[in-house]
Amino acid sequence: MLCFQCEQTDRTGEVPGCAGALGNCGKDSGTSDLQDLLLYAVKGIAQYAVRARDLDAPDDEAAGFILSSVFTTLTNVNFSPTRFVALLREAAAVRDRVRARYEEAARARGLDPRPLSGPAAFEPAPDMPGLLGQAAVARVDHGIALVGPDITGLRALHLYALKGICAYAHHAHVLGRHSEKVFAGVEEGLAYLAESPTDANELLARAVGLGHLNLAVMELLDAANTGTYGAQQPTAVRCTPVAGKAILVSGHDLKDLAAVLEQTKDTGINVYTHGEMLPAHGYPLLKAYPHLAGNYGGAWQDQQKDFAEFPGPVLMTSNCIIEPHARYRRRIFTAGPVGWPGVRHIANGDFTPLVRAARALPGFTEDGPEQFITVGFGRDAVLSVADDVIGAVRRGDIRHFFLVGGCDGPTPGRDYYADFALGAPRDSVVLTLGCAKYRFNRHDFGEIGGIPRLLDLGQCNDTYSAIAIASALADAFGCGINDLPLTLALSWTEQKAVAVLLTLLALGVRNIHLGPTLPAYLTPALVQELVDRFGLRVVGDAGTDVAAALERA
Ligand code: FS2
Ligand code: SF4
Repeated sequence: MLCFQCEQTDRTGEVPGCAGALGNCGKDSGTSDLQDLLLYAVKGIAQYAVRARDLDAPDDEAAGFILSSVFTTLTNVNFSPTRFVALLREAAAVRDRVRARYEEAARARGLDPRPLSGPAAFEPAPDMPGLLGQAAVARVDHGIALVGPDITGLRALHLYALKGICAYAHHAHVLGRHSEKVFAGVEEGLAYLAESPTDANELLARAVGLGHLNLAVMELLDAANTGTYGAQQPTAVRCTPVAGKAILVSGHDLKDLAAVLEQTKDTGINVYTHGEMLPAHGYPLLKAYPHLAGNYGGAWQDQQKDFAEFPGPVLMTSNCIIEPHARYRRRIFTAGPVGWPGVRHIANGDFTPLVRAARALPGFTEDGPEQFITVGFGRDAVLSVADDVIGAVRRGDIRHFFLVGGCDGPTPGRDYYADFALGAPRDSVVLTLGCAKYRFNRHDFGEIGGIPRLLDLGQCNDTYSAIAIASALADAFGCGINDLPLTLALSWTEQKAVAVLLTLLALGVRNIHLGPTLPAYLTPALVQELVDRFGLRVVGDAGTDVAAALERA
């Protein structure tokens, strides 16, 4: 096992990365190896898929499989070795189907189909020891002795961006939105990695290209969410319980939440959101359910305490799951890409077992004190008051905008983001998205002329809103995004944040404060390259960074 894909990775050894028996997230070595092998197999599908698509014989079902199976390998998504073995077998079958399509399409055009090598020729071993034995070729540092750590790091950057892209594209796909451009981009990116590229400039250029692809994916996801559930509306969300039976839904998948709400209608069971599901309260078609009762707990790293204390079942719909404690192991369920050994998985959208568990558990015996968090400032809500915002900037009432968002996490240094948001001057507005906001979203930031000083744009999945708002402001002021009085402080944990970062870099956004540490797979030379080309900054002291941002403006 070697895994260095997330911010939690082990940095104590000479070579950074989680190695040995267990990663810092709780992923065991065998599962990590199976994940690597699945990615290898998926690259093999992509090798044929690119060629089939070139011959007008795309296999969109295979593309959907690529998205969902890559999603299972993100940090804190799936820890179940049996699921990975099943996915590996399915991947080989999907690859065979795509290969047959390619061969048929080639022959139909009088071409001689070429058999491919590398991942495209991978055949999973029949048993676990065999599979684990095959994993060496799929390791993230495979070939490092030949190509060196810079190329290895750039390949990793490419792979992790693709992971984030696949996760976001999967969320759009389950809501019925996909595009040929996105499918083709993902397949091309994976097929490119299958060739073990060694050109640093090309790898970096392609990584930035993936930022553009991710922008298309974020736009697709925005259209999927707002097209299905309506545009987010400013909404005060109760963050204390009400008496009654209760279900807690965590993760990012709005479709799963909608299904739970529909299946608990008129049952007297209340549904609560946890972690990244908080912004769901802003969507008209979701908040229309009167039993969407409120938000419970904090960000994902608080889940072991939150879930243990919650008096009902819990559903994890995407990242970030942590090893379930005995206190709630029998009442937690997973859905979609998520998995944990021994935890019940609901694969078909029928949440009857969850509802049954809620009926059998005590629920809340009394109401908590009334407390609220306001969410729902997606692009439509913010742009509907764009004239007020622009006027406030022109009058000097709003001096600066800070976007403080991304992932939360257990590693030290994340208080920076709370210090940064809370340290923003009173004549500035703080935009936020992702789960990092739990460090400051209960604080009363006040208003500037009726405009709330804290605007929650949504999940990390809602990054498109931030880009749309920044672009609209830039248009209104007749300048570029970098000329706006806007500073970004990004917190990252997992691979979706990598895709978002590359999108911002692809758009030319400079001077982003990134932390709490930089990715371990980026060598000092690669970091310097990003600093030189994009003005990327590692977070420092929050007060100093806020002051420097105001000075730069
Ligand atoms: Fe937070 Fe975890 Fe949103 Fe990340 S719930 S760190 O995967 O996606 O952000
Ligand atoms: Fe380590 Fe992160 Fe990989 Fe888990 S996902 S094994 S914490 S690098």
